[in-house]
Amino acid sequence: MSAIRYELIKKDKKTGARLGRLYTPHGVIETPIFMPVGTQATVKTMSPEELKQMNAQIILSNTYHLFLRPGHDIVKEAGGLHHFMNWDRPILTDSGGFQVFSLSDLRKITEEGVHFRNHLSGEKLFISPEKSIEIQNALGADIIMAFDECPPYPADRDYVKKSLERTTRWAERSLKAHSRPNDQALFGIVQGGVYKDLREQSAKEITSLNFPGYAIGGLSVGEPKEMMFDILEYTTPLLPEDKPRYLMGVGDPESLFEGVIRGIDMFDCVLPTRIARNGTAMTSQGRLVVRNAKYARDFGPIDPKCSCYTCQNYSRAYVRHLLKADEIFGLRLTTYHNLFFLLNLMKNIRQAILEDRLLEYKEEFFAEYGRNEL
Ligand code: PRF
Ligand code: ZN
Repeated sequence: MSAIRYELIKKDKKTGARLGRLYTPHGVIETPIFMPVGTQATVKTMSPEELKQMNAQIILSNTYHLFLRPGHDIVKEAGGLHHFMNWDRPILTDSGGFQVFSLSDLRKITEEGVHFRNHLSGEKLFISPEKSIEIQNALGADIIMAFDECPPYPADRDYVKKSLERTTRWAERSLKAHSRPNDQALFGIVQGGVYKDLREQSAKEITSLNFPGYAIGGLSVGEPKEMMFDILEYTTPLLPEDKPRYLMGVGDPESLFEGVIRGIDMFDCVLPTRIARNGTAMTSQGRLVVRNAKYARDFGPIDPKCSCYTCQNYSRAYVRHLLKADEIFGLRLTTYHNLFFLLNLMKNIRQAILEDRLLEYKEEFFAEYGRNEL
């Protein structure tokens, strides 16, 4: 028995978009969905109550960070990640390979796994597929990820081929090491860089292992956006229709539309929370730099079309003041708004699929948002 079940509710007639439901041990997720990132067992500056209020259905956390601090043994002792952080809705944990490569020093990749230095203490550490799954089993998320390698862009074809073949062997080892298949769903990850034949090879190898869900990794790593969309268009149809599909680390509005249109069901990205903390809001009219001097006397809301807590109660001038004065509440208000904006965008996308007007909605959205904005 798999820990999750995907129900395909509706397929769009004009695009590859799908409307679905993902049943998990901690509740049902309406797809397509955006997952806020809570790297260190918290979505930066937000309480679980606030995340629920904005209708976050599932959040993502990271094996790499929680392994380094506080340690998966402590999280397990606390009763698992859900208990530890007081979040009773679904959680997905990423496997750590990607974070090792983006954050740690002196990493060395071998067939066995990845050697690296703790970016906090300098200590020498090692993560293998078995170790990643042991950590993720201890954390207890509803969805866990196979241990993979995400090659950089650009990378030559020979390297990407060797890398994806190792990722397949690591996927088999991840599956074997998984000790909680009945209450944690382990997803496989397709790699292959920007090479279509390698994406095909990876998709064939990974899907033959029969995971309950599949991710597309190795995109949004510096390649042009059109290239990402092209690879996505090629790769998604290689994945089984009766299982969820997750595009890792992607979440700007344009990519959300283009991903959904190509059949993606799940997304995650630090973008909304990260730009919020440097004073940028995503609005129906595009990005707005709240910190900008021109908003010093602007007593209207960040986004007049937004019904979030921030926009219902506070002005651009006030939020700008808080940010300029380094007040924590300013970070909380922009973070709340940005997450609400993206979650609401996904809700509108689901409604548009339901009503057979996804492409019309996309045109409407970008007529206002602007095409040059991210
Ligand atoms: N693999 C894993 N996590 C990821 C990625 C990947 O390729 C990406 C690439 N955009 C983001 N997060 N395991
Ligand atoms: Zn708002």
